[in-house]
Amino acid sequence: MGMVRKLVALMTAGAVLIMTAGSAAAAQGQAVPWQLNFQDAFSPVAHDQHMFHHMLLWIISGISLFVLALLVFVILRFNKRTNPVPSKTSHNTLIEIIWTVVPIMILIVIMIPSLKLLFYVDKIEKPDMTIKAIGYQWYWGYDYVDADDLSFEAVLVEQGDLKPGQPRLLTTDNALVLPIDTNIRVLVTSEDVIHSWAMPSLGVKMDAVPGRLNETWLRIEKEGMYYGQCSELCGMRHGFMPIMIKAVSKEEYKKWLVKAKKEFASNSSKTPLKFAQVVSPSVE
Ligand SMILES: [Cu+2]
Repeated sequence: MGMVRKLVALMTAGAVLIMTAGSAAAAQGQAVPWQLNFQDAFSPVAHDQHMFHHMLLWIISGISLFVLALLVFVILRFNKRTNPVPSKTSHNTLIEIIWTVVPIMILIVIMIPSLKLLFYVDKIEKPDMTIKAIGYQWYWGYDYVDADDLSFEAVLVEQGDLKPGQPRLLTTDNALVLPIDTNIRVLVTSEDVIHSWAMPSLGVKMDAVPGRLNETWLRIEKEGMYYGQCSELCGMRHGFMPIMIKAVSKEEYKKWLVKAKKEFASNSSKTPLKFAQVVSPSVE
């Protein structure tokens, strides 16, 4: 009995450790060393994804423990020593109905929030603004569709050029500046191969497919920096096309728009960077 109690205590401690690790390692918008659990959520979709994940974790843990208990019971109760003469039973209608119906019910319980979340992520009815992320080998381009077609590219800052505080392999020369508390429709596409625009803390992972316009949305809850990466193997520098979002207040965003329109005015002709410009810096 003492051993069982010790085991339970150990498992509880483990579970508590795992559940608190995520929040203990709170760094906004990026992963931290030794992190367990997700990055903290900063958009409604990310919150719901976390809730759904936690719900699934309870269900699958319960199922695993139940199956483990059954196995242990069978091993102890029906081994050759304790049960020398095996029963010849081969059917039991009641139990067969139970083990068919119960899993169906569990799947339905999972399906309802799952589909709800899928439709929630799919689109926002009344977006306040739209941005378009375009994948290139190997950097991202951004169009501010309803801001006079403001557009620019965001290219990785190489390790040697990082300023203090800028995370390695996540920093780009131009940040995607977005306002907080705003429903932002995100359109994602690609100009060459399949990329994926992924922002873990905002709950977005959307494939960028050439010739297709995928849609999702986000609503950033807090000012600050958020980082993501291309999440579809897209070639040699797949690991070197990060996404860097700077979330600012609505007023600050308006000011930035005025400035950015001037700064990136020459971009309107839409000349993507030359291959050589992107490839040449050395890869560590
Ligand atoms: Cu890519």
